[in-house]
Amino acid sequence: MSELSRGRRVLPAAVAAAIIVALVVAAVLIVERAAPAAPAPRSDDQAVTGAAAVDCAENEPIARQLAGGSTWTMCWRVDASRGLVLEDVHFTPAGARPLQVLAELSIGQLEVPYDTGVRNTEDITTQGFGGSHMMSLTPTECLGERLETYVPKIGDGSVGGGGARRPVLCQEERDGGLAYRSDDGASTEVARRTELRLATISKVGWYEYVSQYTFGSDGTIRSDLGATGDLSPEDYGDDPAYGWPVGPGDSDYATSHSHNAVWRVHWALGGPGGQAVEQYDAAPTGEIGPRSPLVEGGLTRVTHEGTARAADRRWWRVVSPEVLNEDGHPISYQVELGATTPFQLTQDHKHPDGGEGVDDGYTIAFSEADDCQLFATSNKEGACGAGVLDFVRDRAPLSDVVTWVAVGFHHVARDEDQSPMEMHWQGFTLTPRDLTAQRVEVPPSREGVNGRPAPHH
Ligand SMILES: [Cu+2]
Repeated sequence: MSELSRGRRVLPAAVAAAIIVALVVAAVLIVERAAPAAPAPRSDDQAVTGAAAVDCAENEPIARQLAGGSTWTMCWRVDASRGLVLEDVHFTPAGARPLQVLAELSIGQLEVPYDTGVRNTEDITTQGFGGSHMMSLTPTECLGERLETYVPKIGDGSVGGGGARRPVLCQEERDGGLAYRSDDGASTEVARRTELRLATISKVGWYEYVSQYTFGSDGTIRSDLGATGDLSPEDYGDDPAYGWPVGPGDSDYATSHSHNAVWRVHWALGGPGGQAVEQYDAAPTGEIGPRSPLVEGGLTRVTHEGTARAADRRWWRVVSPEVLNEDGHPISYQVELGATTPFQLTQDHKHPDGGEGVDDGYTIAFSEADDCQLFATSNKEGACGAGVLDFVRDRAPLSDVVTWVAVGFHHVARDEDQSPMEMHWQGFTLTPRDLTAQRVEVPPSREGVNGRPAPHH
């Protein structure tokens, strides 16, 4: 099983030299591994080995070793505005050292503009996902353990009483479907994936939102926002251009609207301040080879704050250039958007920015971390900017990276949305890229496969 080796990379001029140097440095440092992790925190009655030691301010750490031997460790708390906030997220691949991935993960805004133009809500900064909006869970909402924390009724609890310790976080280890199956002629390897899932429910008006984070045994992190509850009774009209008839015949046009979600992902990969951002693009050259079209791809370093839009075959990664895996490749996580309806936040419409490297309608934005820059729009601390476009305006160099990930869902109601409305989901995935030299939890028969496999049979 591969372990992560930390190397101070010498920056060479030529790419070939870089690879050679990196490989040598990685090889040398394998003998110089860090001391074993401090005693692991306990989760339930299960002792966790190899877990990172995290020190949580508010609640006991979450530390869960999944069936294949890999462990996720983190802190959690409920913020009045953002609801569930995860902090100090560490992943320990089976048999390897703990590795910090994220400093913090939460939603950064949820805007719901109605297509008629007469209504818009900013659910995170106006109402909030925490406080009295955060629902207590019953066994129907949560098949796993229901974890309690103190939830103030108003704000952070500094004004007024009425808060209570309530079961608001669902922690569940679950089956994630088929992880892999491979018959190489000599053996058949097959396994299922296991996942740690954390979720809370917040009721804002007629809608009820599930904030859900899923941590896979393969090192992936999935962020999802689910919406249920009911269509808002105030938002019906009679113009087919703005809605869909959900009553009998030609009646009761439920107004179409968007659920514009932006997550704030503060990275800690390779340690605080050790990150860089890269964008990958690939495009057909127009040339056709003997069997197939030529497609050229490569990485571009995103050195400064800014915004970017989705495009065909495009993805981004947050990389820690100085921390190498056993293959000598810098460790990174890829941001995968999946299905999304592109949007421009309403506040960004009203105060367009323009400027080099800043696009009002972004699918991802990169900013240098600042604890007062918490909300994608209507950021409460006016002094450090009103929202993402403000945060990135000065184009500061990136090293302590926050990614703002925008995933939209345009909701055209259907008869089946009443009542209650079936859950609909939007989200994104953070996928490890070269965190380890081979897959996490490699089966023994495949331990020798690293690079082009030797032909057999
Ligand atoms: Cu909706």
